[in-house]
Amino acid sequence: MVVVLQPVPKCKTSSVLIPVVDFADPTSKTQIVKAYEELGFFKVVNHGVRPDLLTKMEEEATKFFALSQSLKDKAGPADPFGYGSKRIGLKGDVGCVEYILLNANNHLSSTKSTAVFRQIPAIFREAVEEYMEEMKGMSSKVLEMVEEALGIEPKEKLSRLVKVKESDSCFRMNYYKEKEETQAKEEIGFGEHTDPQLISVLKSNDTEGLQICLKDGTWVPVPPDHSSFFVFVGDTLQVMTNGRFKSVKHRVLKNIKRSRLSMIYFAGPPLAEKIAPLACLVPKQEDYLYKELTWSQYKSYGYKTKLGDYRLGLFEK
Ligand code: GA4
Repeated sequence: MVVVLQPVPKCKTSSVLIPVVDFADPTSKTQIVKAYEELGFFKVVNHGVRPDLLTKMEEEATKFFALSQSLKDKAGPADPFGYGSKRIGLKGDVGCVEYILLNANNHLSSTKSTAVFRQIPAIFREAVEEYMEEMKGMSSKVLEMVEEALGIEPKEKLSRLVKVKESDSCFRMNYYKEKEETQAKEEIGFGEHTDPQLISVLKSNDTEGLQICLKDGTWVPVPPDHSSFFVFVGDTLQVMTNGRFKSVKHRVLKNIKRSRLSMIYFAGPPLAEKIAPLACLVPKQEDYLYKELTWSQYKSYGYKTKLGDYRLGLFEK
């Protein structure tokens, strides 16, 4: 199969060109493939998510993070799900961030059982549920476009993994409170890492802080864009494309005058799903870069690692 790559429209930042994909453009699927091969992420415009839902999510999340510490703590601690402050994961990582982490796996209905869901007002709960459905739709749309562009056969479908009710996705709202004068100049909000899942869909307010790491190791800022989404390749998609797409290392620095609010949907496969390179993307047996593991095995291993650790080694042959 021959894939014809179209030129990717890009917007200029200080030192890197961020690929921009317009969902209304019929060539968007080839643009996504090119962006994922070059950088591991892209920005989406014309995404079709209702602006009033985005506004409601932002307003309600801002109200939540403005509550007193004792009220917020009632929705925590994050274990890993729930309200968390500073501590990230289970292995001692810290960042200048507060967050809400929710399991989006409806099948286990664990979202509704977290303390957060009991603590937040109904209007916020309903918005979160609707937003997670939208993000599930956007993730499967991106993966469908990848399937079409790469000629992935129906039995190997990627998008199925995030569409099914068992898909193990999660949703995070991060709040980086504006800097106080006494703080050091540049602080880590959320330390460098790659996301373990298939893809991650990020939306932020207009505050800077997000950076991505290029293949040569340089960190470059991603200019915030309040009206767009950013879609990252995660480790699982790197494995399934046999390394053709690379999961992008990113971090958030808190060297800012304004608070940053971001919302990220991590689209993951079902826990029992076997993750390995897709046969149609690997010409010869000896070309397989990764062995097979279930998502559950990779996820459990992830919780034994530090945020910045290189986790993909577990898959390497
Ligand atoms: C990184 C991506 C997502 O935010 C996340 C994170 C998870 C957590 O905060 O509980 C992890 C991290 C993330 C990877 C390694 C482990 C687990 C913190 C950590 C140190 C929710 C996820 O799925 O993996």
